[in-house]
Amino acid sequence: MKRLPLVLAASAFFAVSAAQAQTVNVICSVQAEWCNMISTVYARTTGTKVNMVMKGSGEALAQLIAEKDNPKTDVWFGGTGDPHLQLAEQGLSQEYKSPNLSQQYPWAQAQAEQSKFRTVGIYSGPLGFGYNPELLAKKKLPVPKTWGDLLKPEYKGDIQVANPASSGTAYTMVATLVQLMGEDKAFEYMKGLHKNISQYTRSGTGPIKAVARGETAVSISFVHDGPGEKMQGFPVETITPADGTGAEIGSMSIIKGARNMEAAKKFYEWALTPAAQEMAAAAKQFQLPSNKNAKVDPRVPDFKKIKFINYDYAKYGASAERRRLISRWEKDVNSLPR
Ligand code: S7P
Repeated sequence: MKRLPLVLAASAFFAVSAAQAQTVNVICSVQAEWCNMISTVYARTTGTKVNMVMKGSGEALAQLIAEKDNPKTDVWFGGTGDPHLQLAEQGLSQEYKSPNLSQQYPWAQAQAEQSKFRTVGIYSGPLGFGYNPELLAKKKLPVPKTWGDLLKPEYKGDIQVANPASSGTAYTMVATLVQLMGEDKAFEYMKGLHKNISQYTRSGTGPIKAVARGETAVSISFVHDGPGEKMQGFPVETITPADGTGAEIGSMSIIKGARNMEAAKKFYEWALTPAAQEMAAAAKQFQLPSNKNAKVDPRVPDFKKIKFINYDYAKYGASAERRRLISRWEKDVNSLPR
């Protein structure tokens, strides 16, 4: 008899907790260690259940389009900005003006404005080359310094990049080259590059991992993915092309019709804070955080030392332009023998 009130109190407590416990379904498009860290820390500190799946940007976009009539995802965290802009353009992400927006760098705010507040920049990172210095030395190959260098016959079979049809990273390369060289010259360039490519991988991070493990000498990759591989003891260095390069604006979107809209907004707000963004470096990921107050790890590439093109995110983030460039790449480049 005496125990009854306690039991009642306990069940009342659990009933309230269960009612209050929120769930958020997240597609995470950064590397696994970072995804796992934010999922664990957010769940522990807020009591929210985080269901997280990991997918590269291109694959995440395909999934979100496929589930548009019955969204199973609440937030899409990370991944290159172009597919986030395409999701926005198709009306599949939720308009949301974050109170934290003014704390973000202008490039992150511009991404939000451009999408009519349906996405926001959360990090940025330059495109460049990864290389394995040990393998280059063994093969007596120099470190490539420009886009032009990658066409040299001595690199035949020694370069990997992802397939732009499945990878936001590789699409960033196509868009960068088109802006740097003009479209026809860029396609001539990519035809030449094709002869030296050993493999077009599905995911954008595959090629630098292959470099690190000595499977290929050179990759076209985001250079912030290099230091994490190096920290695991692999021989890998990065360089950005001296003739100019582009950068991604890694982004985050809330999905239109999200089942857990309130939980989605809370997670989104948290992801824009300095504390959440500093977890990237703790998880060995070295993109530049979007929040101006987040600490910048010394291994983050120094943007001041890189020659950037004036990347037109609006033009190259548009669905029609992406479709057109990718189908031209399939027809003019990928169909050619190597
Ligand atoms: O976390 C590393 C990173 O390079 O991967 C993201 C992205 O998922 C790459 O997607 P793809 O496989 O479609 O290329 C980048 O946003 C990020 O910097």
